[in-house]
This record gives sequence, structure tokens and C-alpha cells, in this order.
Amino acid sequence: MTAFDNLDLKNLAFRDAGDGIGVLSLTRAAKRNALDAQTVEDLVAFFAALPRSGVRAVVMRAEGDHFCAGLDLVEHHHEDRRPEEFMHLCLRWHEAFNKIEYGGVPVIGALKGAVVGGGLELASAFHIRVADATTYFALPEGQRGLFTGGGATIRVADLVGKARMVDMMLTGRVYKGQEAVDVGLCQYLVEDSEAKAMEIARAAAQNPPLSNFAICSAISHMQNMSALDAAYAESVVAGIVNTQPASRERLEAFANKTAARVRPG
Ligand code: 1HE
Repeated sequence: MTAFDNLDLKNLAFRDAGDGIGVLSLTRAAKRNALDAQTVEDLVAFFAALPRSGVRAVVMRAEGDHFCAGLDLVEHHHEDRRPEEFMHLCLRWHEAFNKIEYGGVPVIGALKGAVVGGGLELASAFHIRVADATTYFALPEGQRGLFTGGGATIRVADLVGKARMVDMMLTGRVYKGQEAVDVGLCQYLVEDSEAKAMEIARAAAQNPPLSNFAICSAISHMQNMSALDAAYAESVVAGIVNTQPASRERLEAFANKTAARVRPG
């Protein structure tokens, strides 16, 4: 029995991988994991429940060869939405992605194949992105006669900078491989993105949950503040985190020379 059993997820599947690690999968591989309205509701429900679930880190992966093809274009076409309907849909995307970014639990993306449009908006809400040789990133909204609506103007611009994002959207430019790492779209490029994401999640889960909460919540909040307010908020967060019992044990271990030292790999 997990905290997610009663959520009735339709397009997501959760697996408890042990040691506090959860694996969340996108399961619409036949549609290249395109984000229909139901999947967005599943994401909202899952990430609303995550912070109090006891899960210490999440690996988010996908069934099939592609991580996520973005907005479900066929549903959008068939629904023939009015402007305010699509605005409200976008607000649900923001609800889901803000819960990921600000939720305080590390979410590691195991990426492959297409990570495009709204798929890149989803991935950019993760705390760490791991790519493999098949992974490619793009914002094809311009070519589809669309615009981003799931936070790319904030998160993708933050990752790659405004000029690169504008180029991606105007020209459909695709980034992959080392170049994707170099421009900031992902932090790791490996043979097996799922294995590496699991390794990262297991390492992160060793940190005290309160430290991870600050890392995976406070940094994002502070980016939204003035430098003056961020410095104030940082001192308040550090006051709480840096005096927690779990940090006292670790400091004692350092003082006793039993804790690992920081060395280059
Ligand atoms: C889809 C979608 C989708 C596939 N919505 N159904 N995103 C895009 O512009 C990317 C659109 N997708 C593609 O370019 C390709 O599908 C892929 C490169 C991702 C994969 O290609 P491929 O050859 O493996 O698959 P396929 O044959 O194109 O598609 C297989 C099925 O997935 C097919 O359905 P079927 O019922 O005919 O079998 C496709 O219709 C379906 N499928 N992608 C719906 N995106 C908040 S605003 C965000 C704005 C955006 O995200 S714009 C970017 C949209």
C-alpha cells in the first residue's frame, strides 16, 4: 500500500523501488506520451500527494521510445477549445509543473527519444535531467502554429537563455548529445539514462529529507525574489535546516573524522 494507491492514475504508473525511491512512468507510449488533459490531472494528483508520501526521491521515466511528445495535438484539435478553455488547461499544466519544481522532493528525469514542446516543459520542471544517445530536445510550437503554455518561457529560458529559446522556437532547432548538455538542457549524457537516474536518486535519498526539501524548493523560490529578500529567506531556511538533528549527527561525524571527505572523483 502506497500513498498513491487511491489516486486512480490513468496515464501514469507508480512503482516503489525500495529505499525511499519511487519510479513514476508515463504510460501512453502508443501516443508517444503526449500530454492530454487526463495526464496533466494525473500529474497534479501524484505530485500533490508526493511531499507527504515518505518517498525520498522520484525517477520519472516513460514507456516506449520517446519520453514525451508534448501537448496532445489530436485532443487539442478535436476539442476545438475556446481561448479561456485553453488558458485554464495551461493553468493545470502550471499546477502540475509547479508542484514538481517546488515540491521539495528530488525528481530526476530519465529521458530518451523526443523531449519536445510540452515534453520539454515537463522535463524542465525536474531537478535533474539525464539524457541518453537517443534523447533530443526541441520546441516545435512555432512550426505547429502554437506557443508554449506549460512554463517554457520561464523554465526553458532559464535553462538555455532567452536567445537560444527564441532560436529553438523560430527555427525548430533540435539539440541532442553533448551540445544539449553544453547549452544546459540536461546535466548528464549517458548510455542508460534510467540506470543513471536511479543512481542519482539513490544518492540524493541519502541526504536528510529536510535538506532535500530546501534544495528542491527554496532555491526555486529564491530565484523569484529580489536578491535582498532571497538573502533574508536563505538565512531563515538555513536557520531551520542547518540546526536539524540529522545535520548535528553528520557534523559530529565530521568532527570525529569518521565522515567522508570531499575529494575529486
Ligand atoms: C501524438 C503526438 C502529440 C505523437 N499529440 N498525438 N508536439 C509535437 O509537435 C511533436 C509531435 N510528435 C512527433 O513529432 C512525433 O510523433 C514523434 C517524433 C514524437 C514520434 O514519431 P513517431 O514516428 O515515432 O510516431 P508517430 O507516427 O508520429 O505517432 C505515433 C502515434 O502517436 C500517432 O497516433 P496514432 O493513433 O495515429 O497511432 C500520433 O498521432 C501520436 N502522437 N505525438 C497527439 N503530440 C501547453 S502548450 C504545449 C505546446 C506543445 O507541446 S507543441 C509541441 C507538440
